[in-house]
Amino acid sequence: MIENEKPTLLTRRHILASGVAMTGMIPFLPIARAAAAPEPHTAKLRLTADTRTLGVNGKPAQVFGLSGPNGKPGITLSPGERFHVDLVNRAGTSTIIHWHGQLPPWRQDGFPWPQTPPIPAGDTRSYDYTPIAGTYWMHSHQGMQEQSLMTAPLIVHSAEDMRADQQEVVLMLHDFSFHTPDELLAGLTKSNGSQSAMPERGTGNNMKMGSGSMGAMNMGSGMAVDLNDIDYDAFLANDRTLADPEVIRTEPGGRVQLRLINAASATQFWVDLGALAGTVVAADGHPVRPARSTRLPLAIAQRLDVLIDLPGTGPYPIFAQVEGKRARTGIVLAASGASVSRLAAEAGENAAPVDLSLERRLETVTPLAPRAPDVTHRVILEGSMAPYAWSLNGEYWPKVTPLMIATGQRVAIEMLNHTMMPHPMHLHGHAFQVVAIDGSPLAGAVRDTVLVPPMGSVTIAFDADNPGRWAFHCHNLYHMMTGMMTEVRYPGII
Ligand SMILES: [Cu+2]
Repeated sequence: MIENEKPTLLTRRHILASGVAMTGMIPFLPIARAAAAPEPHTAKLRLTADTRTLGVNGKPAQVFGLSGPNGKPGITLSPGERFHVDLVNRAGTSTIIHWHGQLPPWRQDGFPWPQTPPIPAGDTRSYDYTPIAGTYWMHSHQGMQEQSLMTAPLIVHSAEDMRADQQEVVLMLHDFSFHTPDELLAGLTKSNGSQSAMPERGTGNNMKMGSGSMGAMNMGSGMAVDLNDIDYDAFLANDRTLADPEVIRTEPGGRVQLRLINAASATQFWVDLGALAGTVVAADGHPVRPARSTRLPLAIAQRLDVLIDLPGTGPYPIFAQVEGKRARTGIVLAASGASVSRLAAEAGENAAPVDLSLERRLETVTPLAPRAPDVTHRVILEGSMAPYAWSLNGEYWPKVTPLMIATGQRVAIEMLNHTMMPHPMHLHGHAFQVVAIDGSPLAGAVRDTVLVPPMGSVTIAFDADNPGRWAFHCHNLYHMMTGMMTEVRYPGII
């Protein structure tokens, strides 16, 4: 037994430090932690794309879902385990699932290329590749199924994760509407080109769905930024709203590893740790040097790993507030027995636009080797709210000119945003380093999705090492659907 500790307060940290075997100690541990123990899979895993009924704002909604072998959302892999998965399509319609941020061979990337068409309803497709550790996610790349929650976490544990004495908490964010995605898109595009006078850039919030939208936000310099194309009915944290948030039981004084995933289709959040101080240790699954923060900007499709040392029993709400709005969602961390009172669904004031304040501070622990780019592609982000259409270099998917790269090249992509909307840009099949913001060099994070703010520029660099056809697009679903996507392509792919 450990000195100065009552048996009932024995924590796993103390147990590990003392070298006492864990066997029989499980009752002291929160359920979530016990469930996080490594479970090596020897067989192929089964992932099922399905439909389900979700209660939102007291009403039932028919949505998609992706459930893993244990029936829970998504897949969690043990250290060293392959991504060896049978994807079973029970969704009643064709689908294809993208393993966002993972680096598989291109035919396993889950993008509907002619060579890799969607999986028909009722069929199964197999995947087998070496995953990279960290916080990833999966989502449909078919139509707008992502908006109907065809998304799930994809967590790949490292050996270090297994050694660390911390409780893993996954927080996945969504935006939700009772309208169908087709209705939402039609609402944005219906007056396409029909207006006699085109609104100037930045004032095009006249086509927002519903009422009361805070779509345009004045930045104080006379520059009005467009945010939140769609007025959603709810924002979800692990499928729930603040009316009935998930309460995760934590250990008093314990350490939490918060895995934040912005799986929303068109919403960016500020994650507010409230009274807690967090330390960001990974961006999009890739380790960064520790960066302390309590308010974390999370662009669409991005992830952050945040370590939090809980000062006591809580409750500690973790809020995610929509940029430009008061609306928020969240979860609660609380020790067993700590009472959790009702949380207000809105913050006191509108959140600022998500920005690059954290991005500028992030520094990878695995930088690219110093080397000048062999090829630099410049990509202009263009478009407007009215007509509602978005493009890259003036081209609208699928009528695009591929950005050609070749194996062995150091590639740089310079993204210049000529619009008043932020664009979270995602490259498939490669992890890139953020190497410049607004022209200023940076030894930034290695990641797979980076925000390019209105009128701003971001340069990314990577080594071309994964031959194939790769999508490169804005991860705002409605921007992508109206054209904001291109292809990064290696020669000789058939
Ligand atoms: Cu965009």
